[in-house]
Amino acid sequence: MTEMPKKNLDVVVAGAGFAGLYLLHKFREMGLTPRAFEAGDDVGGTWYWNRYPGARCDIESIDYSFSFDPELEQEWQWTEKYATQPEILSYAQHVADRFDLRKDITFATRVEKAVWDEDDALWTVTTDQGETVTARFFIMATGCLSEPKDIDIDGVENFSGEIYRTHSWPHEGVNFTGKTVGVIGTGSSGIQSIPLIAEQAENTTVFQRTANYSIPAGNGPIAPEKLAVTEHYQDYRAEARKTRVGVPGKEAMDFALTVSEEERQERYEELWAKGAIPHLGSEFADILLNEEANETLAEFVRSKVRSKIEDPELAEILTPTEFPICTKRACLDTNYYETFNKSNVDLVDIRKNPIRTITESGIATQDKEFDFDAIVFATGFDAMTGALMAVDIRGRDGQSLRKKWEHGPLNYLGLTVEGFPNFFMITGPGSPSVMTNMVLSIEQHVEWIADCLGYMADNNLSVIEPTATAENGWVDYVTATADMTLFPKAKSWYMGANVPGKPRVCLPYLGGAAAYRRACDDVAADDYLGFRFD
Ligand code: N01
Repeated sequence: MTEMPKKNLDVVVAGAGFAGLYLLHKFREMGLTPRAFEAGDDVGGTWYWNRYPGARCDIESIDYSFSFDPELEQEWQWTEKYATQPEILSYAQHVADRFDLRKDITFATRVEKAVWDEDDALWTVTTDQGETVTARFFIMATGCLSEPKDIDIDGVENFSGEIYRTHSWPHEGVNFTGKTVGVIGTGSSGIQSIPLIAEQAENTTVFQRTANYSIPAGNGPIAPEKLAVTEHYQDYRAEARKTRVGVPGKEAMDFALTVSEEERQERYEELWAKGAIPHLGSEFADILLNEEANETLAEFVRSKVRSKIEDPELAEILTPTEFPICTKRACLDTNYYETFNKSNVDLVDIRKNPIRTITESGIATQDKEFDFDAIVFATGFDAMTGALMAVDIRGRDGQSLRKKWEHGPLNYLGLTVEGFPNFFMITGPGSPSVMTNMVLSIEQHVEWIADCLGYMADNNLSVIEPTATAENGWVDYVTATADMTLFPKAKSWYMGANVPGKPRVCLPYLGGAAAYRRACDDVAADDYLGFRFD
């Protein structure tokens, strides 16, 4: 049974996904008293909420797991190359049970407000259940893709049928048998769920605004050579930490534009056959830097897309052209394009024929009305900053994080914010997070924070806060790094461009996990350069 929260804690953690779980474990090991508040009824975060049909990770299961405990590594057996949502959720539950973490988590409870008290050097944290606790440290471990984007289409309240959203799918599942279904959104969530919805439904109509690049997952049992890495898992993890994406693999130093056309095509064919998203943009060093180089890969994927779709008109609509490949998250699919060859699946190009409104019986576009039993919204998230700004966080002198971030998320190392003492973010904006294997990046952040708290204890320091100079320098560096790439060319959630009114800044740090780890380690080794302590 969950114990009642203690009033005075060392650390309050918001969120009990992978980040929250490891934080609790780590702090307990250090002899601290942590408590997590979790909005869901159980652990798992992203993998607790996103239960839509076909939900899977796009990082291979062998890589998408904790490395901090060799016994945990060995006892857990993944069943497929890319794990399903239920399997990843079971893994998170296993971790919670194995380390007895649930007793420090208050479920079905959202953190609503956190206020820094200057005199006592404590955070006062209030939840939506009316509980108030105090703690020396406050950590947001609320995930990068957890706050849904508001539905920005008129008339939703008028629809008399069923409405589903991929990020908060009913736990009991949905049976679409015999139903006509409309799906809005063709990002990863749409692309994963559409084939399975279409398998069940009588008729499925997909509303596409921007065609996306998707490559086939080639899912199945884990390849024996990949399974074999678990025999030397720790060395394999050490390799992962040296890479940009947090997954071992080739990091090309040669350029798409300097190898022969034949070699280029061969290497793209290999990539396509492997179905490996993390390495798609790094097959050549110039793919994410040079438009012409990028176009070679984009055109390769386009030709594959066209070859999968029987109707040439449909193929043209589904073929992505609007942004450089990999500057929006590329998708990984199972039979996505093939689904549009079915006679009971339709595609509406809402770029040409925009949605006017949701009606009582369905969706009205500019020139047609569609009737549906159910509408599925796969319309994405207020990524990276949404969950952080959903909580009313008040730092020194009552200043609000929402106000401070009005024009973009100022931060130092993607971990801390000037004016907000003893406050940390896990995989926050300004850190590599979503550009990498998230579990690896979560571990790096948790371990860095734990070391920092250890340093403070050893040196009798009670308060840490970054300087404004360090914060400005880091933000400039993150922006300059992004500006060297093609990423600003896409209207992506990486750039904050998917949410109306959101500042246009590159949210993740694009220099890669290894360079970022070195920067964080250097800061720590230099007695936490860029921070001041009280
Ligand atoms: O969200 P998205 P997602 N009218 O923002 C459309 C991770 N993830 O939930 O592109 C009409 O990518 C929007 O159109 P457009 C992964 O990192 C991972 O799918 O803005 N359409 C787009 O097509 C991923 O990138 C996995 O023109 C509207 C779609 O909705 C991230 O989560 C699985 C609209 C939103 O796509 C987000 O993915 C799932 C409107 N008003 C998610 N508003 C895996 O591990 C939005 N759209 C594989």
